[in-house]
Amino acid sequence: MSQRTLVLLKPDTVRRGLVGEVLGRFEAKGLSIVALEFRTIDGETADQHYAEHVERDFYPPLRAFVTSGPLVALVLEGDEAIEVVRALNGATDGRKAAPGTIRGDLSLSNRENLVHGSDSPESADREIKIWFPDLP
Ligand code: RTP
Ligand code: MG
Repeated sequence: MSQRTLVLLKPDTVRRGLVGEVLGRFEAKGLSIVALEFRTIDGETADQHYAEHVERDFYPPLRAFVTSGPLVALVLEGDEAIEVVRALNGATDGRKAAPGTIRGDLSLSNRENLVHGSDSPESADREIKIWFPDLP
């Protein structure tokens, strides 16, 4: 079933010059870009996006990280896009993520792990509305 998912190429991806590499993996897989924006977010937007995590111990440094510089937000579309993107991204902790995944190949951090992908259809709907409120 065709789905849409919200993806972030977090500030470490931009700083490390990996936007092309990471975006290329999604495109090569066959997913379509239906929206894309390069922007720097404020803390309030980070709080909205990470609403499920704002009370967690790891949230303050995560908030500082995601607001630390420009990122790329995009909506990808394709068959089972939500699960496919999370499989391409790999496990949260780059040190443990499997080789072949974006995090497994390119990240050595549990926080600076390059990418975000929505974790369910409900999350995808919620997140797409936050980042691209005008997307039809
Ligand atoms: P994401 O939401 O970014 O796709 O990542 P995820 O589902 O694999 O991981 P999640 O549990 O939702 O965590 C969101 C982001 O918070 C940072 N994090 N830091 N213990 C820690 O220091 C810690 N745990 C998570 C990561 O940047 C993670 O992607
Ligand atoms: Mg998550």
